[in-house]
Amino acid sequence: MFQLPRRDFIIKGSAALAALAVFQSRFAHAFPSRPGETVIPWLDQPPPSTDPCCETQLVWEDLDSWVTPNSKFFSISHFNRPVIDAAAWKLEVDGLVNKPMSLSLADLKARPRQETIFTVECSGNHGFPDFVGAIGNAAWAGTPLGPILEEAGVKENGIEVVFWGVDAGEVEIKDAVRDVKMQQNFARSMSLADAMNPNNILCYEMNGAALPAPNGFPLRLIAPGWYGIANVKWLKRIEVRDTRFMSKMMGRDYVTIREEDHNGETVWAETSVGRARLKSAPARVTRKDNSYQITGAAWGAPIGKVEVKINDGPWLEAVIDRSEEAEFAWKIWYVDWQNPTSGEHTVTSRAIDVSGQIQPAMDDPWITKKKTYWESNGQVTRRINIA
Ligand SMILES: Nc1nc2c(c(=O)[nH]1)N[C@H]1C(S)=C(S)[C@@H](COP(=O)(O)O)O[C@H]1N2
Ligand SMILES: [Mo]
Repeated sequence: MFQLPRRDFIIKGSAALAALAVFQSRFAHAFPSRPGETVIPWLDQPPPSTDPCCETQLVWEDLDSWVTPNSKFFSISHFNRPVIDAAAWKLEVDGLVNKPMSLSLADLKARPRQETIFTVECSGNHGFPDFVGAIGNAAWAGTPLGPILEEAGVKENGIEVVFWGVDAGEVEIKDAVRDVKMQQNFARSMSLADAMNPNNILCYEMNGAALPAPNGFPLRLIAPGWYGIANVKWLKRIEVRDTRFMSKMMGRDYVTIREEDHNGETVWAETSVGRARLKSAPARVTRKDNSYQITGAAWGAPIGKVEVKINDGPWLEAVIDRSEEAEFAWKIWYVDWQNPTSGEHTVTSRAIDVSGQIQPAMDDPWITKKKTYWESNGQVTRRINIA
């Protein structure tokens, strides 16, 4: 019998298809909802985005399944949205390798299969008032990246692995010392050590279906535990280099600027967005007869507990739904809201990781001294009216 996974799991061979059928029907609807409950809409729900960069954002109050269906999964594109003919497409593996490779989709599918359930969040999520739904949880399947790099044989001086997308666009860089326009591909890199992490997969399947075009068909990197930007879609080339790599998506955009204190002196740290950060958000408030419940999600680090605050009240511990769990997937939590008075209220959540770190409040220096919108993992507060 197929064992429901408690963590990331690996299925090999033809059992995979049957397992996925079980997987989809069961996991899509796993969620702590109560029959007959109604959702009370938030007062601060932003209107749907009309920007073609950012499609199908999550409407938090609609969240009703642990796994986000493909049709409801957000997608982000910085350049064009390529439509790729898989029959003509190949993945090149080259640069500082002993044996460059050229792999068709069939070649990749013939390799060992690995699956991971991973919540992808855009690091810009909650960085703007109208950008709060760039997150989703899916079951991704593909083949591990590490063995491909091993097979290609990274040369002694290879330290950086660059993931090149098919998408491209014109980029202008203008400042005191640079004035250049160039056609730039979407590209992101990782150190060789990070790229070799056994969790990374070259992914061709999402929730049991072929990877949808908006999410990177025919192939994307899935790097569990990293912010969305690292998960390069529409992959065409993996290149090993001998220097750090500074594309727009590594060194100009997706750079966090923080004011830090060093022995009483202010220093300005600029870091490239990388691994995900501890975070949570309230998803929705439901009512059944006179019983109110708040449901939400927590992700970005191993979650120890989640707490919820109504208005300026005490932190209440939420119950984490243990019916479905995976190491890199969000945890769904809920808490009863006893006898709310009628009128307007705020609902705030905070996640606490297994080492005791607390998701920062919005007035925590960690957030207030951050001068860019990336990595906005401060506590999320929503407004609601109780009749
Ligand atoms: N090739 C390519 N990969 C990309 C992007 C892109 O524009 N082009 N956007 C990135 C960003 S910013 C995010 S948040 C994630 C989102 O993944 P999704 O579109 O499948 O939700 O994809 C990443 N991978
Ligand atoms: Mo993103």
